[in-house]
Amino acid sequence: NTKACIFDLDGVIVDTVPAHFVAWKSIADELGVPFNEEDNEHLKGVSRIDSMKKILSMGNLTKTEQEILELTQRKNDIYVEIISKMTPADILPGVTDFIQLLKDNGVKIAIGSSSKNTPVILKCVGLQNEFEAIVDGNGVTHSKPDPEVFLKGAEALGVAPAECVVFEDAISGVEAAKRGGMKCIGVGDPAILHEADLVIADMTHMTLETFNAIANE
Ligand code: B16
Ligand code: MG
Repeated sequence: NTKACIFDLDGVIVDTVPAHFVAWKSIADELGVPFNEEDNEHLKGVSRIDSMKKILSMGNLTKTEQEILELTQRKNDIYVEIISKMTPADILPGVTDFIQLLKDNGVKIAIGSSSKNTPVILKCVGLQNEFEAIVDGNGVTHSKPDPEVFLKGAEALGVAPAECVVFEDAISGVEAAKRGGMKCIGVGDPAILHEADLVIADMTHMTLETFNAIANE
């Protein structure tokens, strides 16, 4: 029986996807690399440094490690400037109610995010004390699609991977959950997240019945 739920952060709990896009777009423009929302799909869930390397390879550009660090630092400065203005109003629809429903029914909850900004974001939206475990970009060596972040989340909650359901908005994140031996509910477009066990448009569509149906499949 499913005992735990691991939530991705960006794009599942909070609407930070546009802020990541704006920040990457500004760096890509500066480098002369064409970059649109579809390209951005492939950066979701991917670590900052790996995202930077993907943009460089899209433009067939070679940079030194030092230049790459400077570019990612500037991307992050633009991003943090935007997200530091977030408030509880930026929590995505249905999230707060669903988290409460899980808690009321004894399901353990954790965050599994690639973002090193996780602590800042959770504090801005007032969710810093809601999760039993938080595993983020500061605590993993391999970014999604590697399952490390979710396996560490399950371990921190004291449950087996097969007892976890992961909520993800990214192709890389769905792959990470499946590779980790977990169930995965995609949040977003079913055409993009087709590897998930179920895809919902947003968290307002989640009921305990739907959750249990996937969890106990
Ligand atoms: P940062 P998630 C991911 O967060 C984002 O989807 C991805 O766009 C970002 O590059 C990555 O975190 C690293 O974020 O630059 O803040 O460390 O979706 O796994 O919660
Ligand atoms: Mg995400």
